[in-house]
Amino acid sequence: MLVVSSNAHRQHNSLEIHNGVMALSSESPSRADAILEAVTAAGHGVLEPDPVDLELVGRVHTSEYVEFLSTAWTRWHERESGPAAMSFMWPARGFEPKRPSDLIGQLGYHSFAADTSIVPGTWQAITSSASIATTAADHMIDSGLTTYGLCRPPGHHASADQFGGYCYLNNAAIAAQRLLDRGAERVAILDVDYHHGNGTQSIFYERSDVFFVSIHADPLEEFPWFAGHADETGTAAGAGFNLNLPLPRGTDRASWFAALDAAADRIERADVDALVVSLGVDSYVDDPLGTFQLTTDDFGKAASRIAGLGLPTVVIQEGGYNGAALGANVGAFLGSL
Ligand code: OKP
Ligand code: ZN
Repeated sequence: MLVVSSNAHRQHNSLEIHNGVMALSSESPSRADAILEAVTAAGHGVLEPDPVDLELVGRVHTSEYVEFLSTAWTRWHERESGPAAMSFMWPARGFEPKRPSDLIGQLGYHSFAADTSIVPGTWQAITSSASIATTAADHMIDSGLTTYGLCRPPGHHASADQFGGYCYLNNAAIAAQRLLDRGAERVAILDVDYHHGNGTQSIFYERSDVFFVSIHADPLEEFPWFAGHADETGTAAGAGFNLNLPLPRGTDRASWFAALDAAADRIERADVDALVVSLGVDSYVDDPLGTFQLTTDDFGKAASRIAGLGLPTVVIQEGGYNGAALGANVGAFLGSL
């Protein structure tokens, strides 16, 4: 299988508040390095991405958000002294927030979590990550072959105008939009990351051309806390085109695969032309951020079930934080797809 990958991600080495102190992010450059090493060793071909099309990015994100991301580090560096730009305040309940004019207020307006900060190479890395997603989508259309985008940073928590959960530009949403722009009438996004893809859900919540399906830890018990419940099914034209399958912390393999069967069943009946998989391997039994019990072999089994859908498929990398197992887990998935 072809792997789209770039070294540009290394410029993004960000910080997060962890246990009350600033620390290096769990979402580290070594993650993508470990995956690349494993897929190369497995004999998959590697392709560099074409530059990102900002017009396409602008079909998923607001123009003020993209403009903000492209200038935030420079604006921060001109005036502040800290090593990472991040917010310490978010809008409280009760009022629709106005977008502040100052950088500090805009950081709060355009983000939702203190696990995500902007550092000098963030813009270069996130546009590279989005370019990997679009190049993977294009390659899949042009070749007819399943294609894997080794995206880093991940994207599924990023909404049209907010970053958080280590995500800035929503790579899976951008890939799906690309498939639609190139002729697909409806696309399914299957998100198997341990965490709910709140950003992807919100981007397509009112649309019927993207069917979003997510298997994840129950947000009553887990990040991103405020989205991912089973009763979130879409609104307006999107009613019925959002399916959340939340599972309790500690979910075992049998229950996870039952959810995958339910997801696959609904995708089969949704009349879609293509599939984007948001592949987070933090559902692994030994993931430091997850509590599910999937083994390395299970990622291969999941891939076989997904391949059984028979849909043209683009796989986009999301989370997965066990550095020693990351390559094997992604490798098992791609090897069975
Ligand atoms: C991103 B993706 C605190 C951790 C807070 C939450 C996890 C973000 C997961 N140290 N970050 O869905 O894998
Ligand atoms: Zn995750």
